[in-house]
Amino acid sequence: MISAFVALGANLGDPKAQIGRAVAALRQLPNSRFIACSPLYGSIPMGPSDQPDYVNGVAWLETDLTAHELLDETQRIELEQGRVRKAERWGPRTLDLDLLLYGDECIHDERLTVPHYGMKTRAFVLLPLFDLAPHLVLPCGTALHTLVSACDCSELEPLTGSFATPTP
Ligand code: A4P
Ligand code: MG
Repeated sequence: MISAFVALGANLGDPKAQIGRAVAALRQLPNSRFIACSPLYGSIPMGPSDQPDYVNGVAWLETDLTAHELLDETQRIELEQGRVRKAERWGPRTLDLDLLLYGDECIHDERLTVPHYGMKTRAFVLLPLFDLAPHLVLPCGTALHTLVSACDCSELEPLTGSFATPTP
């Protein structure tokens, strides 16, 4: 099985509930084992500021799906939860599931770039990923903790009552 990390983001409707439903759906993925969801964080929007704050977290899975099959599944979950793709870059969304890491693989084709292109600089990705896997080293050889140290995480607000639930 390959270890994969999926970024969770939402800022429309009831973001925390949508993230919860996304996690429930990720737990049901075929040929996969759900390992854990990070604590959730409130974060101010990157991009246009006239949109609500986000709720962000990261889910950790082990899977026998290929990276592209996993993307099919995460896009299906987004659509099932009412995601409408709009033209505006970085605009608001009910649910965004981004594949951050798929083992040590580097993938770059028309559908998929892994590691995710923004993950090295986004506090709302790095901090929950660090919560799950503090010793992680990226495929490029960079240790996650060095990216976290270099990143301003001061505007992330840990959400109380969020589920940090390693499952047996
Ligand atoms: N795609 C390529 N690589 C990947 C990958 N690793 N994971 C392709 C997922 N998809 C990937 O995605 C557009 C296309 O990217 C897909 O069809 C897929 O084939 P999308 O989900 O439709 O578009 P998007 O997410 O709106 O675009 P983009 O540029 O990926 O947005 P980001 O970078 O995800 O930013 N502020 C806060 N605080 N928290 C957030 O979570 N998120 C965004 C979205 C903006 N501001 C935010 C947050
Ligand atoms: Mg996305």
